[in-house]
Amino acid sequence: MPATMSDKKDKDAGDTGVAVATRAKTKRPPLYKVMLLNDDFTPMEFVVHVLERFFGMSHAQAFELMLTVHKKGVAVVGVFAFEIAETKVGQVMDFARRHQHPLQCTMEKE
Ligand code: TYC
Repeated sequence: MPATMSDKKDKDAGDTGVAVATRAKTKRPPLYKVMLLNDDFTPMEFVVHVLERFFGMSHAQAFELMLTVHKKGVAVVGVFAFEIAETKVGQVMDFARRHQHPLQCTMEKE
């Protein structure tokens, strides 16, 4: 009797046991914390604007997080895949530089 794909018995025979034994170890991509650092010169309202503009925060959320950075020196503003984190850091650093503020934004593997 010829084996075909429509032969249920043969299909089962081909799969049984194999899926479990060879299940791929799907590693999630590493995540990166994007952090904002305090300084004595960048205006509070500028930091609030940065958090609204590049991190999608409401004014209230942004103000609260800005105050956290102001008081503690640093805070995580978001956690992203590498390329997204890199883009956010670049956007913030470029925006701060263009406005001649010393605001620093960094990223670190979680
Ligand atoms: N410390 C700044 C000030 O008093 C405000 C500030 C907050 C600066 C957060 C940077 O990431 C920062 N004007």
